[in-house]
Amino acid sequence: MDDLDGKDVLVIGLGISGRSAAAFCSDRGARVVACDEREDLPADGLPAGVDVRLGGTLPPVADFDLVVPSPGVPVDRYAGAQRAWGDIELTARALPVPIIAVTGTNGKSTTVRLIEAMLRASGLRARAAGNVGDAALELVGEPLDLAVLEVSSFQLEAIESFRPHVGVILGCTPDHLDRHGSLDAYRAVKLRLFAQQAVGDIAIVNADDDALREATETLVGERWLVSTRGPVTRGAFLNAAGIRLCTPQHTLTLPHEAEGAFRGPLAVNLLSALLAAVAVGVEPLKAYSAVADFRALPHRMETVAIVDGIRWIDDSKATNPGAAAAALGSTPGPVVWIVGGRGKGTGFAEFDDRALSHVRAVLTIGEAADEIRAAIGGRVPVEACKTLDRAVERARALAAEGDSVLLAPACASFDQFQSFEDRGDQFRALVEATR
Ligand code: UMA
Ligand code: ADP
Repeated sequence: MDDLDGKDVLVIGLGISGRSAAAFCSDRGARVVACDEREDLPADGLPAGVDVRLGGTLPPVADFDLVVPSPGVPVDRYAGAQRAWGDIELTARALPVPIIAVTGTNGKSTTVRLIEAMLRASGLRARAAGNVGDAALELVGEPLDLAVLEVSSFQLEAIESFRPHVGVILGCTPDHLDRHGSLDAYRAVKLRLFAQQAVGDIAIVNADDDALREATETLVGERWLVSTRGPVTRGAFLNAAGIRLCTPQHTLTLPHEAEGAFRGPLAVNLLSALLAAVAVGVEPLKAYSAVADFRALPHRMETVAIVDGIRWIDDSKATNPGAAAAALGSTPGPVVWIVGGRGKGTGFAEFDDRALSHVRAVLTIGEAADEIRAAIGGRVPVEACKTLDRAVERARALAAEGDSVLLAPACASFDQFQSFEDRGDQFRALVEATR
C-alpha cells in the first residue's frame, strides 16, 4: 500500500493538512477525491487531477482504498474505512531519515523548535513540522538528516506503523476532552507515539507526570526519564548544580540559567530537547549552545514590558489549566494572574494551594469567570473584571514593584477574541497603552 499509484484516496478536510495530503497522493498517481464540509473554500492550488468536493456529504468511505482524515476530523466520520492514514503516517512512510516526534498536552511547539535549533547548531540538516504549523508532508523531498515532528493527539488517531526513532511525551493533563471523552482515553491516544517503537528506539517521558511514568514502564523502546523534581537513573533532571544528564553515552552536569521559557516546570521542555538531541548523537555541549539564542515563541511566557519594576508576561497560549499551572509555577512571585475565557470542560483542579501560593490577586475575564471563582475563591483574592482591558487596568493598580502580571488564561479565547494570538496581541497593546 506504500505505492499509491492507481489507488482511490479520499482526503477529508482541505485545510493545511488536507491540501498537502491531496497533493502528495495525487503526485504519486492516486485518484484523489478531496472533500470539505465548508463550501466557501478556494478549490485552486491543488493538482489538476484532484476531484474537489465542497459542502454536501462525504462519499462512502469504504469505497476508497485509503482515507486521509485531517487532524480536525473525528474518528467516527471515517468509521468503516478500509485504511485510514493521516498525514503523519504518510510522512513517516515517505521520509528516508530518522524522526524525532514530540507530543504532550503542552510545550510541544517550544520543544520541537528547540530540538530543531539544537540539531542545526551541531551542523545537522533538520526541520520541524506537523502540528507546529507547516504540514508534515512538506518535509518529504527536502534535503534533511533528521525530521522533527510535532504530533497532536488528533494526529495520533490516524497512524498505523508510525515509529519515531525518538519519541518525546511532555505531559498529559486535561484538554480536548470533547474529542477524546476522558483523560484516560486522551492519554492512551498520546501513548500511541511509542506503540511501534522497537529495540534501539528511545522514549523520552516526563517522570513528573505520575500516570505517564507508570504507563510507560514496559515500553519496548529504551525509556529515558525527565524530571524537574528529583533524580532519575537514566535521562535528565534538575539538581542544585544545574542540569544532570545521565545517558548511556554521557554523564555530566550543565548549567541551568533558567530564563522565563524554561524556568520551573517549563524546564521539562529544555531537558527533553537535550535528551532528544543527545539520543541522535549530538554532543550535549553543542546541543546546549543553542539555548542561549533561543527566543520564546510569541505568546508563550513572553515578557512584553517591564514598567515601574512590574513584569508583564503574555502567556496567551496557556489555553488549558495544565499550561496555566505550569506558567504560574515558572513565574516568580508575587503574581497578579489574569485568567479566564471559554472553558473547555476540564475543570480547574490544577490550581491547588501550592500553585496559588505566590499569587497576590486573581483577575478573571470571560465566560468561565464563575467556574474559576468557585474553584479557587476563598484561597486568594479573586476579582471579576469581565474584559481584558479592565483586567489590565486593575492589574496596574494592584501590582507592586517586583511583581509579575501574568496573562495565562487556562481557557480558549473564542468568547472574546479571534484566537489566542489576538488575545495576546490585545494584551500587549493594552499594556503599552498604559505606559
Ligand atoms: N473539516 C471537515 N470535516 C470535519 C472537520 C473538519 O470538512 O469533520 C474541514 C474544515 O471545514 C476545514 C478543514 O477540515 O476546512 C480543517 O482541517 P483541520 O481542522 O484538521 O485543520 P488544518 O488546517 O488541516 O490544520 C491541522 C491542525 N489542526 C487541528 O488539529 C485542528 C493544525 O493544528 C496543524 O498545525 C496543521 O494541521 C498542520 O499539521 C492546529 C491545532 O489547533 C494548530 N491543533 C490542536 C492543538 O494544538 O491543540 C491539536
Ligand atoms: P503546545 O504546542 O503543546 O501548545 P507550546 O510550546 O506552544 O505548546 O506552549 C503552550 C503553553 O503551554 C505555554 O504558553 C505554557 O503556558 C505551557 N507550557 C509550555 N511547556 C509546558 C510544559 N512542559 N508543561 C506544561 N505546560 C507547558
